[in-house]
Amino acid sequence: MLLTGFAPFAGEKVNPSWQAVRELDGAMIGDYRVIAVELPCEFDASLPMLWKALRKTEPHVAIAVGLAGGREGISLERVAINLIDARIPDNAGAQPVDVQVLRGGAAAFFATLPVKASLQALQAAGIPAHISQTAGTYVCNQVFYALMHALRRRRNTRAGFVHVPWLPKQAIAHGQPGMPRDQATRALEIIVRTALNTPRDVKIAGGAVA
Ligand code: PCA
Repeated sequence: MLLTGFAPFAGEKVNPSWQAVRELDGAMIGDYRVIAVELPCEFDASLPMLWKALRKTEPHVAIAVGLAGGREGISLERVAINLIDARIPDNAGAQPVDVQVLRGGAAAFFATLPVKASLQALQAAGIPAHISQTAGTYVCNQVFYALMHALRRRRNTRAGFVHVPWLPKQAIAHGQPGMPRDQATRALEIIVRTALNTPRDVKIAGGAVA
């Protein structure tokens, strides 16, 4: 299975998403070995690297992970949209505004992870989490959209996107919520296990923030 994280961006020294993901590189979850890949926080370079990783691993479960500074807890992203509207330049200095991720692609894709069952499992483990209906319009949403597009005909692959909050030190510096690295890693493991063990998502109301 494939897990991706992102390189640091916006002047930060580390990106909590890669810190959390890389801990699982090589680990067995169920019958599957985790391959962890760090994607650049660049609109142009991130997609070829994602596509290469998908070709190489042909994953059963594929989860891209990114930082959502300011959010509290784990965000289980539900919707990827075919829109880029970069608030700040990426690490290569590019700042595309109001363009499509993939020209002519569907307006949006839904994650195929069981997000509600994952929410329940995270809550049972005492990890703060919520369902999110927007992964933003920056590099994370681009990668999420391209991931779901690439796998759109692969019914047997569960895929989606998870945003993690700041690490505790960064959280203090920004005056915003944080989460310890090991808790974020544990959350990812729980989400992967839930994807492997849940053929149909549960229907429970609520649990969402925008
Ligand atoms: N977060 C940014 C891009 C990379 C990352 O970790 C985002 O939410 O788009």
